[in-house]
Amino acid sequence: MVIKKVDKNIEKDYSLNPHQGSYVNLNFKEYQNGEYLLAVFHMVPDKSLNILQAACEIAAESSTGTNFLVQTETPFSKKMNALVYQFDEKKNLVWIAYPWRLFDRGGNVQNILTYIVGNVLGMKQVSTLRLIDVWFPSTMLEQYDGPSYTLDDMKKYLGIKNRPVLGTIIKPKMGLTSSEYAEVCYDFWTGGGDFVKNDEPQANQDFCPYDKMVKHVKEAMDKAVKVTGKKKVHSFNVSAADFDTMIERCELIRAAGFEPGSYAFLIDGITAGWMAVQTLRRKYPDVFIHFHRASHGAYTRPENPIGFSVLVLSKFARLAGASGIHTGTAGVGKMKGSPEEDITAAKGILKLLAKGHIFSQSWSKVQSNDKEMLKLVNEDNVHHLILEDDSWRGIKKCAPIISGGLNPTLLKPFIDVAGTVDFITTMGAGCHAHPDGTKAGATALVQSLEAYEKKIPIEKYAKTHKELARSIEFFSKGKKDSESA
Ligand code: CAP
Ligand code: MG
Repeated sequence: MVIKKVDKNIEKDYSLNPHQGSYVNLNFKEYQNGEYLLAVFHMVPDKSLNILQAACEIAAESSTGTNFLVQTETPFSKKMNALVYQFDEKKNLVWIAYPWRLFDRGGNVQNILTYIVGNVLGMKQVSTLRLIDVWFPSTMLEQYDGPSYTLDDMKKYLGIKNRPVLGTIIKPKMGLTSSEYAEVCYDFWTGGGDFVKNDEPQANQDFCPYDKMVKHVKEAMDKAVKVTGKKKVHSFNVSAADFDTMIERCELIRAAGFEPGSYAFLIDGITAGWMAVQTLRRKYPDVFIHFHRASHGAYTRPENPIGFSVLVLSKFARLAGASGIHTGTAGVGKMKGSPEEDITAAKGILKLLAKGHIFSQSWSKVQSNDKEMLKLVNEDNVHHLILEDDSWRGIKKCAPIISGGLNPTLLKPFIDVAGTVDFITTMGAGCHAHPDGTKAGATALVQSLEAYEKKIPIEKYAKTHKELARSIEFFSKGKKDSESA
């Protein structure tokens, strides 16, 4: 198949072999008819292929094909071929449409990822392949769970209105006994913090048995609620070797007497897997499902030639039903990330209508030809609320969880970059490295938020708030030391 493309009066021939030719249609007009998941890859072909040849090989391997045309294909199987429908050689971008009938019925996210970022990431025909954005048609959205218990529910439980949920991760990351762990929780909560999470490796270590950790956290929470008069939340890491053990941990937490809303289930969504994420979402629709993305860097670091964007990871987490996922600190904290990358991801999972790197994604389930209803839904975008009784309208919000090297001096800088306070922030060292300890660290975090809300520079606010003053002194010095090191 000869495909010619004229660019600045230069005609270029992208001749394809018959195998490649059945995975391309540059005149394809129906790609937004609701039958296709759309994907855009940043792709650099291996030297042996031109960009269109390589794109067709990727479309084949990520849908129905292999590296040769097979005798066994049928007229129907060809209808399931993914199609390259656009490409931009200068930008090394290729657009591929996937008939979503290909995917496992019943809302299985793991299956989609096995197709579109499965074997193709290992193919010799490309030297770069990064999935940078995806688009789900509303007809597809209604097949998937989306979040059930959301950040709105957590904020309602905590009695929080228009501000971030203030959280921490207990540090040291590992090594505390269960009672020591619970004491640090108590200190953070009585310092004014809302939310404590297990760190991503916390599980059933001999020095901190799971059942004892849960028991001591419950005691600490009860005491802290009594002392402060405020509701508190703890996010328990329920990742485990197998589903039975994961469920056992969930049931142990629920049997420990925590009131609904006071606990979340944290899952290491990449190392434990998407089946674990969706199992938790389906078994516990009344619990905040907290997706920790440890090891995502292997796919999402901006310098990786092979992988996918933070936006893609976050959009699939929302589709799978995570109530919240870590989306990065946009370069403000310790992890790699840019505003373009991390804030696009954060907004991409919060809003009902969100602009991605390439696509504008509507998370409404209302059919695209239902103009009246769509108008109503989109007009309501300003609230981006999908309330319980109208979840038929769309996929509920998924909360950005902002963490990684943050401290009270960085709260306002992050909010300024993000342009929203609709997130959970968790500061580990940012609280526990405070020279006067965790309680003061939590209070400093609360004071940095107060300063933000009162539009007072934290340096000025610190003059009458000693915990914040000590935090600024410590972390600003720390910053200078690390910069001069
Ligand atoms: C943060 C953290 C989180 C990272 C994960 C850590 O601790 O507990 O796991 O935020 O990164 O272990 O590093 P600190 P991300 O607050 O002490 O840095 O949120 O980017 O997925
Ligand atoms: Mg951690």
